[in-house]
Amino acid sequence: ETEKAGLEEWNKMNSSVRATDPHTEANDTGTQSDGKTSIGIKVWNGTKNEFVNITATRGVHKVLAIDMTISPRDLKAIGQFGRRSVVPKEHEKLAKEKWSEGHFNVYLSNMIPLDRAIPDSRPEGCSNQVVHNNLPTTSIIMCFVDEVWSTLLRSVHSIFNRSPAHLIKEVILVDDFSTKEYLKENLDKYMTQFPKVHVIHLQERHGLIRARLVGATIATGDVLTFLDSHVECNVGWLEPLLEIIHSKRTKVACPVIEVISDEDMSYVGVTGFLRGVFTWPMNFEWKAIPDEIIKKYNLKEMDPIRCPIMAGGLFSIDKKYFYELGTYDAGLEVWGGENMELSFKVWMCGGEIEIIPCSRVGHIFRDGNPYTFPKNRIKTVERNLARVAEVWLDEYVDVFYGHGYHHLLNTNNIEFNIGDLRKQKELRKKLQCKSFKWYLENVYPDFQTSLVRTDGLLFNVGTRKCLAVENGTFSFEVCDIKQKNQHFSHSWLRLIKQMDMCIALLDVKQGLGMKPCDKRNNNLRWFHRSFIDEPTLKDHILWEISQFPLCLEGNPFGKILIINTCDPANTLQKWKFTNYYED
Ligand code: LR7
Ligand code: MN
Repeated sequence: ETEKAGLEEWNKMNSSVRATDPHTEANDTGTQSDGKTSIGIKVWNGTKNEFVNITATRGVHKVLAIDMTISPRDLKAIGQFGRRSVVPKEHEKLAKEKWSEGHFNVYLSNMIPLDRAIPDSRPEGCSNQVVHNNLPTTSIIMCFVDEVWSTLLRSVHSIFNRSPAHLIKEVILVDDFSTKEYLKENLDKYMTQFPKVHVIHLQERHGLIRARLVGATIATGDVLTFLDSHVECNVGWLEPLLEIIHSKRTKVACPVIEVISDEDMSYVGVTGFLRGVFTWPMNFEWKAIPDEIIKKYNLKEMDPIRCPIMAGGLFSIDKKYFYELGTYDAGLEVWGGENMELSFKVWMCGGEIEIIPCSRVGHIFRDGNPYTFPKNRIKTVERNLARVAEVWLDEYVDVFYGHGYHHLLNTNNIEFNIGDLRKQKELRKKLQCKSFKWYLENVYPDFQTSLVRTDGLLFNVGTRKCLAVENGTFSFEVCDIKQKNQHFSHSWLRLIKQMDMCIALLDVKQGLGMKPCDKRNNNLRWFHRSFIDEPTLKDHILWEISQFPLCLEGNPFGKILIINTCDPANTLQKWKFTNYYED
């Protein structure tokens, strides 16, 4: 009964809101002593499944968005309120078949209303926050390839249902050369009900990076807001993003990305102080802010979170600023790495990236791509990452290659061509961007990373002495950290270095010597510790290139260094550096 009464009341209110812009038509309920006007809005409380009255203040500020779906038409519909749904027994087979269409439960997505309500998962206080009257407008850009019909439409409906109309300049859908028929004329026809939607069909496959750039080119709003094509924007998601950019145009604002379950399509909120980071070799990860930082700065759930790396798909950026930064590297193909590129660029060239907890958007995390990669998937992504690494990582580029990508350095690797990077490097100079070291120290200080795997003295267990080299000649000496000629490091590219010279197997006759270091030369690479699968050879140094394990051996009464068949019992083959830095 109460549900019904609430619904009727809502419908009355909703009809006036739907037709007009909440910006100009709000229900003022009186002026307060501070001169601000308060507005009563009814908001559906998703967690308790009841309607609650909240009051927002309106003075020089504008109230947060009114949710058009707070009282959905069909309360009992499948998946309504973000509830989990179950595939009926008799349709399990069909649902299984449909999975591969989108790599999530497409069957259920097709059953769920396109304008379903979802729980308002914002932290307490967000609904009372006010934003400026004169927020910038935004163009929302959503590129897609072979997206599931119902999911794509639900994404678009959620934008219009939960954003103040006056803030949306347009929604640009960029079809990245989809193969599915329904994404052609049908989509255009469907979208005619939204005068603000523009659908653009690319005539060849460009990948998400260039597809987004096409959208940016035709966008006329002040701010660009990028979204994936399988999202549901939550209540009041847009205003806090625009508010941040309004406060500082060099800030890039990201919503909290919540989870639309790929299995049962339920809307699952996330909690905690998570931000995006990278780990080697440039993998994206979520990482909690260390507890001591939360305490030290007394961080509240509502506070924006500095984000070293954005997830990539969902963010707002001032349009002019995006162009000042040179947009994306348009040489990036299909998928991957562009979030690293933009994140490094923003932070190192004077901007900031923040996650805004009052802004929340659900995203379907999928176990595979519903589209094909024009070339090999792995090669495409590693090529993108290498482009980003070469331009932005400075001396840390070797740390990247050293984490499983040194095959990219092989000059015979004709298939792998990362392309021309001159423009990107020029841009970095022109923008006078800071160093990668600065980025690590200032933006991601809780990341422990070292330029080398090990360094210090190179101690030989059998001789109980340290290796030294003078004018290319080896000797064993009493260990002495003050002697520079006893210093060696083992780099991430597995070179054993002293200054610019590296330990090398010259040839079988001559044995070992020092050669100028060359990171492209595979013959200079040595296994030590973590690269060795065989635990009995843990402290050995193995020549990486040989087919069968060959070990570096101390030979104090002869050539000093030789290469020999590996023998776990031979202590002349055991070596220890002073310092080991782990990844
Ligand atoms: O060739 C393509 N052309 C496209 O238009 C490939 C993809 N796309 C579209 C696609 O339809 C989708 O709308 O681009 C969008 C992103 O592709 P997804 O959904 O397959 O990517 P993802 O969600 O697995 O990956 C994340 O990382 C990508 C790296 O390039 C992009 O930055 C995605 O936008 C990004 N998604 C998010 O940040 C959402 C949260 C995921 C996390 C963490
Ligand atoms: Mn996605």
